[in-house]
Amino acid sequence: PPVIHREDYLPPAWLVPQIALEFALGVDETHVTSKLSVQRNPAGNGSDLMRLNGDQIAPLSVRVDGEAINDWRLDGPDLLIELHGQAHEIEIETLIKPIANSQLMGLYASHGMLCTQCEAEGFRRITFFPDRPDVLSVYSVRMAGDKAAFPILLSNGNCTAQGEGENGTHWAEWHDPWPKPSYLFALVAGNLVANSAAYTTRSGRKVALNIWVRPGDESRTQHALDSLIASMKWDEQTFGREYDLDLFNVVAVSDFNMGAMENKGLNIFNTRYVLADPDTATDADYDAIEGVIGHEYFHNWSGNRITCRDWFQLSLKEGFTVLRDQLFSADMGSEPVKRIEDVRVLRSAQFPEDSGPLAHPIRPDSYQEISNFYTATVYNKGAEVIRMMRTMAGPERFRKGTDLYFERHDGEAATCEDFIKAIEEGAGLDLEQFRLWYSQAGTPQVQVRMAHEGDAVTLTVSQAVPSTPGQAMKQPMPIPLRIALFDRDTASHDGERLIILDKASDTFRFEGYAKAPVLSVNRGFSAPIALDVERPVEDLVFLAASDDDPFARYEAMQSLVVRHLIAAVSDAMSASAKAAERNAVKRAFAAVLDDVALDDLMRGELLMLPPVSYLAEQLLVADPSALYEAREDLKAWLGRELSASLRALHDRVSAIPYSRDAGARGARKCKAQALIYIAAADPAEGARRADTQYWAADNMTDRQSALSVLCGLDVPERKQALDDFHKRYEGNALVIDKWFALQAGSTHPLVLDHIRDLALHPDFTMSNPNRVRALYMSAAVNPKAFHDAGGEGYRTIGELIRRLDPINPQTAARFVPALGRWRRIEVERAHLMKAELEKIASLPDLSRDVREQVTKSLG
Ligand code: HT7
Ligand code: ZN
Repeated sequence: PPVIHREDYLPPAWLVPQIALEFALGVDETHVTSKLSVQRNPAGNGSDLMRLNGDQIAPLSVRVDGEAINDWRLDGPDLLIELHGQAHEIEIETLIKPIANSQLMGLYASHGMLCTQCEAEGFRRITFFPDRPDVLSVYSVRMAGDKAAFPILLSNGNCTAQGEGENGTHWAEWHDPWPKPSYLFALVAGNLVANSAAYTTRSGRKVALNIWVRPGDESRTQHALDSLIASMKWDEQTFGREYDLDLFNVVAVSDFNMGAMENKGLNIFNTRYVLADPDTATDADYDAIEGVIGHEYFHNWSGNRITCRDWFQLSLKEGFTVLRDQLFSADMGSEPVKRIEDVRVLRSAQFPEDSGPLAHPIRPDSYQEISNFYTATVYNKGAEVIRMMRTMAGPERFRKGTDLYFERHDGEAATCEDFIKAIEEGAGLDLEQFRLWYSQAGTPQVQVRMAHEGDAVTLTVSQAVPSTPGQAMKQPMPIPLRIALFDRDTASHDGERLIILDKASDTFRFEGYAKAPVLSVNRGFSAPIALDVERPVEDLVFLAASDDDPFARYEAMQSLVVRHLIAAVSDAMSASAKAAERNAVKRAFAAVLDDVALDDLMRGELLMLPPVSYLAEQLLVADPSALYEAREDLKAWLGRELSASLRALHDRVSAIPYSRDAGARGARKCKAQALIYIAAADPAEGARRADTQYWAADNMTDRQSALSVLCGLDVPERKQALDDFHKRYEGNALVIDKWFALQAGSTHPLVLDHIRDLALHPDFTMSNPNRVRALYMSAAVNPKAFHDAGGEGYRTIGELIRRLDPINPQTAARFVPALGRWRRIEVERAHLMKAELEKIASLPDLSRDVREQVTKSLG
C-alpha cells in the first residue's frame, strides 16, 4: 500500500463550496444522489483533473452541468473527471448496501437503524467526493424512506422541511449553514426516542437538546443530558466558546468502532458512552460518559469550527480536545483524582506505544492507513504537550493564546503550526524549541540528582529522548518541571517552583537550606516523561505520607511499589534490602489506610498497585509472568500484613449508602480496593465478603467489584454469581459486555479455558465491536491470560485478528500492538509472539489497517 507523507501536502485543485445529497433509504439498499457545486481553487495547482475519492462504490451515472458524461475514469477506487471551466455542477448517483457494511464505516445498519461514520475516510463509501478535511462545503440533505422503519430522520444542522410521501414513506430536508469537511457529515434514520431539554447560551440563543436512543433505553439518558448541559456551560465559562446552532442531537448506536463522533450538530455515540443508571453502570462508566459527552461537544470549536488541514494534523483537534475534556472533568469532580487517572492511562497505553515499533510523533510524518493513527500518542500525549504550554504560560495567558487561535482560524482547516503560533503570540511564550514535542517521538528519560552543600541545594537534571523507528537521533526538548523542596521536620516547603530543562543536562541551584530537603519533582505530572530520581526509600515514604500535591503523593506510592517489584524480579538487591523495601511499602500503605484527613476517592487511588504493563516498561526486556507473580505476592502480603485495617476499611465503607456524591463514590472505590487485598491474602474471607457484597449490592459499582474478585477465585460462589449476573441482565448488551470482560480479565487459573468457552457462547458475536473488545481486549491486557507461558494467549489474539480482519479491519488492527511488543518480552515468549505476527503477515488478503501494523511490528 502507498505511504502518504506529510511533506507532500498540496492544496486541492478544486473546491466544493456546496453539496446537495439525496438519499432513498433502505437497510438493504440506499440510493444516493450527490450534486456538487465545484470551483477551481485559486490556491491549487491549476489542474483540470478533479479527483473524487471512492471506496467500494461504483458510479451509476455521472453528469456535468446537467449532461451525462462517459469520459470519466476510475483510478483505483477514485473517480477522475476533467473539468475545463472555472465552476461546474457535478451529479453522481451511487447505490450502497448498508446491511452488508460490517466495517461500520460509511452508511451502515445497526439493529434496523441506519447511521453513518465518516471520520476519517468513510464518506467516500457513500458517494464520490474529495474526501479530505481541507475541502469545506455547505451541506443540504434530503432523505426519504419507509416511515414505519425510519420514523426519525436526522442529519446535520437544522431540519428545514418534512412531509409524507407515497406508500407509507416520509421525507425530511436538513441544512447545515456551517461549511464543514465531509468527515463531519452524518445521517441517522431509525426508530428512536429522545430525552430532551432546552439550553440558552450566554448570548441568548435557545438550543434544543436531544439524546436519541432506542425505545426502552430512555430512562438511562439523564446523566448524558446533564453532562451535555454542563459541557455547554463550562465551555462558555472556561474557553469563551458558545454553541452555534439551534439544535444539538446526540444519537446512541450499539454497533460503533470507537467511542463517539463529533458530527456537526449530530453527534453519534457508542451506547456505552450514553446509557447509565445506578443498577447497570459503574461510577467509572458515569465518569466516562461525562468525559466523552464533553469531548464530542468541545469538538464543536476545536475540530468543527476550526478543523484540520490534513490528517497529519489530527492532534490539533484531538490533543487539544482531550485536554479540554480533562480540564472539564477535573472541574466537575476531583482535580487530583482526575489527574491521576489521566496519567495512569498515559502510562499504560501511551508509554508502551512510544517505546515500541509503532512509536510516532504526535504529528506523524507518514501513514498508510489513517485509522491506525487514532492513537494514545495523538490523543493523550497530544493533550500533555498542550498542557505543558498551559503550565508554562499559566491558565490566564494560555486562555489569551486559545482566544487568539479561535479568532484567527475560525472557519479554516488549520495546522498544528497555526496552533503553536497562536499560543506563542497570545500567551507570550517562545515555543521555538518546544516544537520538537510535535516532531520527535519517544518518552524523554529524565534523570535528577540532588546534592546538598552548606545551605545550597543543587539539582543536576539531564534528559535523553530514546531512538524510535525512523528517528535515531533526538534533540533535547524543553521539559517543564514543577518542584518543591520539603523540610523533613515540618513537612512543609517554601513554595513550588517551575524549572525548565531545555538542554541535555543542566544544574539548578537553590540557597537557604541548612538541612538537605526532600525533593518533590514533576508535581502534577507537569511533563510526560519517565523520571529517574536517586533518593533514599525514606524520602518516598515521607512524600507518600506528607506531600501537599496529591499527585506527587500518589507518585511516591507508585515509585515505592515499582522499585520494590522491579527489585523482586531481579538479582540486583540482597534479600535483606528487598525485605527493607517491602516494609517501606507496607508503612506507606498503612499510613494511607490510617490517614483520617484523606478523602476516600483519593485513598482508593493511593491503594492501587501499578499494572504489569507499566512495570514491564521499566525493563528493557521483561518476563511478564515474573512481574505478575511478584505483584500478586505483594498484594497478598500487604493483605495479610494490613489485614485488620483493610477489613475495618471494608466494613466502614460498606455501611455508606449508595449515592452519586463524592463521599459515597470514594467509599465504593475503597470497598473495591480493600476487597482485592483481602481476597489475595485470604481467599475464603475474600469470597465470603465478595459474595455478601454481590448479593447485597444496590448498584453496579459494588456488584461489579464483588464479581470481579469472585471471578478470580476458584470457589463455588463464583459460578452462582456469574449465572445470576447473566440472568439478571439478559438483553442489556452493555452489561453482558461486562460479564464477558470480567471473566476474560480475571486472575482465575483457568482463565484461558474460560476465554475459549466464552468465544463459543451464544451471546458472543464478531460483528459487534463492543462485544469483541469485551472478550478479547480484556484478554489482551490481562497478563495472566495473554502472557501464558505456552503461548495460548498469543494464539488467541492472533487468531482473532485473522478472523476479524475481513469483517472489521479497523477493530482487528487495534489488537496488533499487543503482539507487537515482542522485542521487550523475554526470548521464549518473544518467539511465540513473533510467530503469530508472521502467521498474520502471511495472509494474502490482509486489510491495509492490519498489514501496516503487522509489517511495522515485525520490521
Ligand atoms: N473524532 C472521532 C474519531 C472517530 C473515528 C475514527 C476512525 C474510525 C471511527 C471513528 N469513530 C470516531 C472521535 C473523537 O475523537 O472524538
Ligand atoms: Zn476527539
